[in-house]
Amino acid sequence: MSPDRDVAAELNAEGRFPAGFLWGAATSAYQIEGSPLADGAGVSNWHHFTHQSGNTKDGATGDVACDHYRRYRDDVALMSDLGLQAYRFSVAWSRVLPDGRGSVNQAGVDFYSRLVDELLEHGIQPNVTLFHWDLPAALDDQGGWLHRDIVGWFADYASVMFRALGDRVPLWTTLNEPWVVVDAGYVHGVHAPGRRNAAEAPVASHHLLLAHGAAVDAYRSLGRGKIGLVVNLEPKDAASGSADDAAATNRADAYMNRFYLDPVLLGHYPEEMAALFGEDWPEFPAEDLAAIRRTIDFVGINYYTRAVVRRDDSEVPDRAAPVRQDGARYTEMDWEVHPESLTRVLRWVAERYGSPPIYVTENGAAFPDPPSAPDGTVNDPLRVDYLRTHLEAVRTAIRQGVDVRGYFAWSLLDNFEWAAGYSKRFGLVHVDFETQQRTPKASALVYRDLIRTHGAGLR
Ligand code: IFM
Repeated sequence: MSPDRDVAAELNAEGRFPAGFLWGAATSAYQIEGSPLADGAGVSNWHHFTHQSGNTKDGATGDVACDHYRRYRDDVALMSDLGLQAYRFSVAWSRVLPDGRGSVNQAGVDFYSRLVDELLEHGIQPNVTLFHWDLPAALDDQGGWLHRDIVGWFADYASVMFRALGDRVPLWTTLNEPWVVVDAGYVHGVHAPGRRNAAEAPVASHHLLLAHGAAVDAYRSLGRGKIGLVVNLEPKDAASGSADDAAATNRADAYMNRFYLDPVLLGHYPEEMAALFGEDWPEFPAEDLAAIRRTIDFVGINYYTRAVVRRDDSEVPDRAAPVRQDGARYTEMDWEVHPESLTRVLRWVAERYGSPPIYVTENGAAFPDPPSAPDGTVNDPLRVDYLRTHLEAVRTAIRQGVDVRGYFAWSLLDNFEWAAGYSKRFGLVHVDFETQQRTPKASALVYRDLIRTHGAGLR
């Protein structure tokens, strides 16, 4: 791994993180902005989805969320107080192109332009994601990710953003977690657009990947920073030594971990795909695979947990189900806390894909935080522990030669957690959704100190 770099030598004497390691936090548009239809914005598929009953816990919507659209200046000041060096956010496609294509809504572009300026004035590096799940409803009505023309629609939208912000934004991401878009949105119907048809997964995935490639092409002629793809990865472990569970583990790994990275970085889909989808897996043309395999500048990894799995034929499409581990700690999402697997997944990406530069673009946990104490503090020891142990896991990977360039905590703020509404709090900063008051939790203060000291005090 990284044979051309002596990373160990870059760690300073106290074994802290390499110089230049970027410390940030992440959010996404629909989860925090609110005001989804303000200033000429179009309707997104998530707006549509949350306004249909039964799709989210307690009927929650992103209508107000963290009201960040109106409070972004205060939020940037908060980031600055916490010492963040970088901020990862996403653009709502429907603010910029209300119909998804065609005429540009300048007011929408201007919002992101003002946000970028505000960040830069505070010395915070903007890291922009073009697609973090909210698709213009007008495009969904035409088939969304099932319509091949979305490849061009996405590249056109990306080009609008590259032209508008490319001079000031050094880091770009095409797509956030395409696996979730497809598995939750097209296979299980628990996210927008709420479809439940596993046969659509190969088509939607392929178009997402082609759209990614087309946006990278556009960036090469319009941009001068770095562009990559963000995937969510989860190491899979077999629940038993049986051949059935081993096969299920391999299927789950192919479906979640290799489905997107293999075509982008190796130029082919995992061989397991044909067996997973049977006759629904088309023969994709070689030209498409060439268009997907574009050089990217980094891989973004969102890591939350590992999964121990067993064979379960009722699960689609990988016929693998998670098995709860006795004695392990779980977050409110029912995700096992397993920092060792972060080191493992970082090493795996380096070994399998030829040591690309990596950013940990999301990592964090929802826990049942106590209410603020009378002195206004929010004590979240479980999140503090999660943060510290996962940063230690990142540092271990760096020591082992993995080229990890930065870490973005998920999330800056408690926010709208999709189908779970406001019931899961991932923030370093507590948000009172009645008053919109922000209160940095103990974890935010710990993170601030870790940033300031470049990781001193980790074990
Ligand atoms: O909130 C989400 C985010 O939008 C994408 N990655 C996982 C987070 C926690 O579920």
